[in-house]
Amino acid sequence: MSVKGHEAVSIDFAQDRLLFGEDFLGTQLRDLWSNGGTGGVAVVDAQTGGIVRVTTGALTNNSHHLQWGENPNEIRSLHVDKKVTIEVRAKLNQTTQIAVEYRLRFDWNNYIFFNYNSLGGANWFIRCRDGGAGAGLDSGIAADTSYHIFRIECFPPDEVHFYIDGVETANSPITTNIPDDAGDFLQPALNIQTLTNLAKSMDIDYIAIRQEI
Ligand SMILES: [Ca+2]
Repeated sequence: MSVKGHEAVSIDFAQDRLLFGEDFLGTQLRDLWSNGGTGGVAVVDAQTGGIVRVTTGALTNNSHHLQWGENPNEIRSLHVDKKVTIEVRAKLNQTTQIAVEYRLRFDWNNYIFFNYNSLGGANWFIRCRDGGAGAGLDSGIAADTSYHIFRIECFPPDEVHFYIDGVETANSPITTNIPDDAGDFLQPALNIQTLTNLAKSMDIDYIAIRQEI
């Protein structure tokens, strides 16, 4: 993985940890990734650090996702019973009529995420959901169109911390409704949805993941 000055991954490497890093270099996604929905994904070459742009279709509620594996369940390899950290450096290209998620997901009832939905106010929200229970909480940080580093750290057995640009958000840590059932293996998944008849997009610079073993 290429690491340049402006995008240094703050996850350190050490023994007894699995480390995954994706910088989106080149002109296409690596095989590990899949994308789908109503829009498209473009990996932008000849740009410092490599960027993937995820774009929705141009009809209301069109969405597009980027995830490990071909389907929502294919690569679920992370579990909160050992420390899991995920970091995403990303930029929204619009903040109006848009919904975005940066998620560790088992399924739609069991996940951990940052999300921003322009219908729900100006701010990013944080959330842990287990067995369908667990509400979104206000991060206190407004969405904008600059790059930011979104970081989730899961400390077993029952704390999940959320950071934006290295600063812990409001309402962090979350200590309830953590998806910690024995079978709740989690998959990184990013999604963007347009809430109007216009295409919306986000740019992802890198995704870094650490799982202690
Ligand atoms: Ca990159």
